[in-house]
Amino acid sequence: MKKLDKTNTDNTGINRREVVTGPAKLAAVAAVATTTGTVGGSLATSMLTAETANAQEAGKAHVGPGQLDDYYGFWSSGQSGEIRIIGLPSMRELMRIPIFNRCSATGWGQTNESIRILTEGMLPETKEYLADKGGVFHNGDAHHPHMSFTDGTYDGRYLFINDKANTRVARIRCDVMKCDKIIEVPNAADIHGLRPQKFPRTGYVFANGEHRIPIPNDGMILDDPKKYVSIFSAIDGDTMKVAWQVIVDGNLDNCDADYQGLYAFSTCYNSEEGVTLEEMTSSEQDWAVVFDIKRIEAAVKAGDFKEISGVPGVDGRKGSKFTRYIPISNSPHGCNTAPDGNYVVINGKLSPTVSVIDVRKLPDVFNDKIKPRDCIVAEPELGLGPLHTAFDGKGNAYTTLFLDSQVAKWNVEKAIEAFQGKKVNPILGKVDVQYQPGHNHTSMGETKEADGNWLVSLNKFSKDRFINVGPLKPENEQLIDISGNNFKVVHDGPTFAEPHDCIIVRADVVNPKQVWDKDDVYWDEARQQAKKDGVDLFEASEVIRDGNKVRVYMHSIAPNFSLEKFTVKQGDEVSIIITNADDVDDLTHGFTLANYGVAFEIGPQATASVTFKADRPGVHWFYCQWFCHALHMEMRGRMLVEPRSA
Ligand code: CUK
Ligand code: CUA
Repeated sequence: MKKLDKTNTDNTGINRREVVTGPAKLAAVAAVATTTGTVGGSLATSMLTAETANAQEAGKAHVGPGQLDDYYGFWSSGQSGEIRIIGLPSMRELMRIPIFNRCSATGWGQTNESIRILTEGMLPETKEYLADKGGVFHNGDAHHPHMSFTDGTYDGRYLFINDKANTRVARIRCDVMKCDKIIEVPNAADIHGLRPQKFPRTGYVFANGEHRIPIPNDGMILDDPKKYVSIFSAIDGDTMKVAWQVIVDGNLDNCDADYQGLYAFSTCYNSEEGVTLEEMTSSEQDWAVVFDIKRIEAAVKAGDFKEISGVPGVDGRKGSKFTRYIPISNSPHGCNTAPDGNYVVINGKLSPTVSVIDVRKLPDVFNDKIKPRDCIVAEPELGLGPLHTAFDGKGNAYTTLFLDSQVAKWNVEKAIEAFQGKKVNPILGKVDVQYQPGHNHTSMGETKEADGNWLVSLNKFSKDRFINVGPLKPENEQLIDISGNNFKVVHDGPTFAEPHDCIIVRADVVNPKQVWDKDDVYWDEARQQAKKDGVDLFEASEVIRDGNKVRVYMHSIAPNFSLEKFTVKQGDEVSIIITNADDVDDLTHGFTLANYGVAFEIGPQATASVTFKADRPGVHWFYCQWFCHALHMEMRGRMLVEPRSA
């Protein structure tokens, strides 16, 4: 913790803003003091030039009213548990996709459709645990959003993201920008690193179980860390089932895949396998683990595995044929494959260096022709606290330096030459960011189509960059122009807690629908039930009683719900099934049932439903909470609940 405090200027009593603007002010004062009459004019001119230059740089990132962005940014949101869609270069927030959180606006976590998604991939023991707690988790910790790949580049099908808090992996359909699958990963503890396979396609989604636990984790082994393990999982991105798992040594942190479809990589800290901070950082060396996908697949196919909780598992601990452990300085963090497909950068975190793995040497490592460490071809010293690296597709890399509050630009080939003993400096420049960056990402930077236009630095602290909003501050995502020879911060973008990571995807790759397809599988259960009830969802205004279960079918056309009122009995289990019959771009309705805590969104041509117990007698108004029409306020009706005794 001492290390962090040193760079935290607030603790030194110096205001960072004063430090940044200080020298410029001093220079201006000096200029006035040492020159005569004409000075006022030349000072004004130079200030003007600086202002014009700033305006031009900012202009590049400026997207005027009504103009469209060039890129979709998909941002994780850390402990907020959702994904956010940001337009680039404007950095405008366009949309939020609830996933692991509960959303008041869309009803995520409350609608029958979302509850099915939140629960169907849940492990039995978690279901049991949540049975008397509402049945679903309401929190998540979403770190790593990544799009599915085909042939080394984004294919616009899906996004995947991890939940570190409750050991889950989710999939988002990019055609409607809604989450459609969530699975809880068995045997693992707390999914952190996550990357889709890049080649030939996704394929697998690789997921790191960060923390070490005993298997099974049923209380038989407790304070005996030597018996804990961590688990690397390959999830089939099409079926969202765990294809296989590998037991590894140490704690798994971040991961990435190659461009050849042969290997996956994970950074590992805590080779000491300790449980306290002191134990975890006592040794000088940790490692990056390389997984041989083909060998693991062959073993699984040949039945050469042990089933753990229904999943094929192989033992990839040290000495195994499935893995190799490459020694890296203490506590490496980020793991990033370069777009040329040849190199993987392992970021040092506690070491000022990054280590560059040459993927082409890995067959020799696995065949024991060379030592694991011999696949390292460069190890440039970049500065303090290297966390993550991004690429411009022109041979350059950009590494965040957490402790230095900088991004370092460096050339991979030059770093390799320097490692071979040549007198070259691989560092091409550094830019200050405000402050303490974690991940960074370049436009299309994790694909073979990296285009070197933009870099975003996701900074953990914003301190003095914005007007004060109280003790809890936003993060600061800074947009950096890296086109041509540029390397300049051009925009500050505050965000709420706490995007760890993002991807920047060319707009033409992402083609969501304007309205839902009325036959979408998303509400298939409601459709099947309506069929059984003889109800046409698009024409529905029926109340169907089935014992103490009541199904209320409505459709909506602005500004009306098809039922002005319906009556149920206190204690009935009521399902409201609403279809938005409007077929107009941007015409979303909502359903809020006052004082029942019920609210959800119904997109154009979509069906959405909710089930609750009508245990409050009386008159309860429902209304549309999504502004849809000049008579939106009038879009309402009544639920009449007859008291039990009546
Ligand atoms: S981690 Cu947060 S800064 Cu979860 Cu990708 Cu590195
Ligand atoms: Cu429908 Cu407001």
